[in-house]
Amino acid sequence: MTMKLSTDPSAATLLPIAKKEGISTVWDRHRAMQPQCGFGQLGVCCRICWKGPCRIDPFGDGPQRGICGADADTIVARNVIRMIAAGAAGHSEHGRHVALALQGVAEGRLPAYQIRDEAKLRAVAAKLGICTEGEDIPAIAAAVAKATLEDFQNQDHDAPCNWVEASLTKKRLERLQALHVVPHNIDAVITQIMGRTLVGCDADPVNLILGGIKGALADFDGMCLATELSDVLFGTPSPVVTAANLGVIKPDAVNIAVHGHNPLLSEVVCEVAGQMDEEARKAGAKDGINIVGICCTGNEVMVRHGIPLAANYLSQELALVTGAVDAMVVDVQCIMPSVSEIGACFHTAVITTMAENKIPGATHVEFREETALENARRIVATAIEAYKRRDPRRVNIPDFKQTAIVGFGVESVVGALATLNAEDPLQPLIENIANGNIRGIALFAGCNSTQVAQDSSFVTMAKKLAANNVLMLATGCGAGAFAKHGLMTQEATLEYAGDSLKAVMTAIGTSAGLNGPLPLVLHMGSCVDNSRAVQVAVAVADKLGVDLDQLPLVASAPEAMSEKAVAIGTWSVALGIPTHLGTMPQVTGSAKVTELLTQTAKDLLGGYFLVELDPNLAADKLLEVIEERRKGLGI
Ligand code: BF8
Ligand code: SF4
Repeated sequence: MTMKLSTDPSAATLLPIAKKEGISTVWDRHRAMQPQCGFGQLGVCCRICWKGPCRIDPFGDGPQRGICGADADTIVARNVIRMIAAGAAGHSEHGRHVALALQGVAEGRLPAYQIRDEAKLRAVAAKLGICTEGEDIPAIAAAVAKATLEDFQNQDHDAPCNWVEASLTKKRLERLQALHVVPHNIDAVITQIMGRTLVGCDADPVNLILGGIKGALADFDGMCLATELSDVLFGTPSPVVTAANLGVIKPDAVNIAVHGHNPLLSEVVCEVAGQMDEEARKAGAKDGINIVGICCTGNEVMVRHGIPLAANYLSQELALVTGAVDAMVVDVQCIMPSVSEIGACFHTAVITTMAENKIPGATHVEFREETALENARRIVATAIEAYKRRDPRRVNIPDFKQTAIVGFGVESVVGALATLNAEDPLQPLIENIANGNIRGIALFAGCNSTQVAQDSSFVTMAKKLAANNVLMLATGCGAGAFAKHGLMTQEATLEYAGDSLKAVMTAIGTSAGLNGPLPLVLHMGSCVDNSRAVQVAVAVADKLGVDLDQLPLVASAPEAMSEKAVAIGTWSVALGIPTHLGTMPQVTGSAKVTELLTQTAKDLLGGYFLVELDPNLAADKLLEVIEERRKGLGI
C-alpha cells in the first residue's frame, strides 16, 4: 500500500511508524477526503459571493448558470485566474522582501546581511540598464533595489516592469505587448485580478484568461527579481556535492530543519548555527548542529551552500516522524499546518517566524531583518533546548540518502560550457542541439501531490527523456525528487542517458573538472529559480536569432498542486513553452477555457498546456513536441 502513496523509500519505513504512533499524515487525510468534490475538480463551483455557493451541472441537466447569471466559462476562468493571482502574490512578496533587504544593505541598516556577489550585482545592474561607472557597491545596490521596487510602484500602464523587460527576447516582449498582457506593476496587476473577478465584473472568459496571463507574467517578474537579488545577497550557486533524503538527519546532532521559501531567514540560521556549534556539543550532541532543508528553503541553501535536503513537500511530516528533528523552522509557503501537531507528538520545536504566517500550536519567534542575528540565535537556542528533551528510543532515521551534485545556476552552466569554448560558451550547447546529440531541453518544476505516488512521475519521465537524449533541468520539489532518487549523480548519467547525451555530458563535465559527466538532471534551485532556466533559453534564442517558442524546449510539472504552480505554468505557456501538467487542472468544467489553455494559446503565444496523467505517455508527447520544434528550426 505504501508504495502506491510514495516511491520514496523513506516513506515505506516511516509510514508504518506514524500509523503505530497514531499520527495522521497527508496520505491518511487524502484517503479520508475521498471522494473529492467533482464540481471543485472541474472548477465549476463558485463561492465568489454569498448568494452562492453556486455550481454548474456538468451533465447539462441541472443549472447552467449561477444565481447572478455567470456560466461555467466565467466561473472556471475567474477561479483559475484567482489562483494565478495568489501564486503571483506569494512569489512577488518573497521578491519584495529580498529587494527591501538589498535596499537595507545598501543603506547600511542591516548588519546581518552583506553583498556576497559583487560581480553578480554589477551584472544585474547592467541587465537593468543602470550605469555603474564610477559608482561604489552600496550605490549600485541602492540603484538596483530602486529599479526593482519600481516594479511594485510604477503607475504608467504602458511601461513594462523592469525585470520582465530585461528578461525576455525582444520578439517575445513585442508579442506579449501586442496582447496587452505585459505587467507594469506587480501589485496593481494582482489587485486588478481580484477586482475584475468580483461578483458582477468581468464575465468574458477570454478577457479573464488574458488578465490571468498578465498576472502570471507579474509572477515571472517577481521570480526573476527574487532569484537574482538573492544571488547578490547570498552568493550565486555553483556545483557542490551534497546529499538528499531523510538519512541526512544525524542521530548525534542537534537537527534543525529549515522549511519554506525565503532565504533571508535560513541564511542567517545557517550562519548562526556555525557559531553555536559548541553549545550543541556541550548539550551532548557530539556531531554539533546539523542543518537540513525541506521544500524550497531547502533548495535555496542546498544550491548555495551544499546543505543536504531532507525532504520535498509530501515528506515534510515524515521528517518529524523520525523523532530526531529538534527544531523545524518555517517561513512562508507549502508548510502543512499539521506539522505543529506532529511536532508536539515528539520533542520537536516547530518555530514559525513570519508575522503573516503563524500556525496554532507552534512557537513563534518573530523574524525581522533588522534583528536577524538575535532572532536566529534564539531559534538555534530553542533547538538545542529541545534536543535535550529528545527521546532516543523514539528515533527512527531511515537509512536512505543519495548523493546529489547540485547548484547549476546560469553562471555555472555557462562556466562549464566555457571550458570547452571560452570565447563563445553557448556554442557547444547550440552545436550539440543542432547536430541532435541533445534532442532538446526539458525543465522539470513543481510540486508533489497526493494525486500521484510521490516522486514517481518525475522519475519515470526523466528516465525516458534521458534515454532519448533530452537535457534536463529541475527546480522546486521536482529537483528534490530527483536528488532523493539518485538522478543528480554522474552514475545516473552513465546509467540512463542515451549515448549521445552521455557523450556531451561527459565532455562538458570532464572539461569543467568534474572528473566525469555532468549529473543527469541539473539542479537549478527553488521554484523562484525557474527564472534561471528562462535565462539560459533566452540566451540561446538570442544567439540563434529566434524566439522562445521556436526552441526545442519543454516544461513539465508532473505532480503540480500549488497555486504558485498554476502561475508558473501559465507564464511558461506565455513565454512560448509547451508545458506539461501531470495532475488534472481544475478547469475542465469549461470547454472554452480548456480550449484556450491547451489550443488557442498555441496560436497566440506559441506555448500551451499539455495535460497527460500517465508519465510514460507524457514523456512520449514531450518527445514529439521536441521533434516538431526541431523540424520547425530545420535541424
Ligand atoms: O515553491 S514545488 S510544493 S515547495 S509550490 Fe511548494 Fe510546489 Fe514544492 Fe517550493 Ni514550488
Ligand atoms: Fe453564484 Fe454568481 Fe455569486 Fe458566484 S458570483 S456565487 S455564480 S451568484
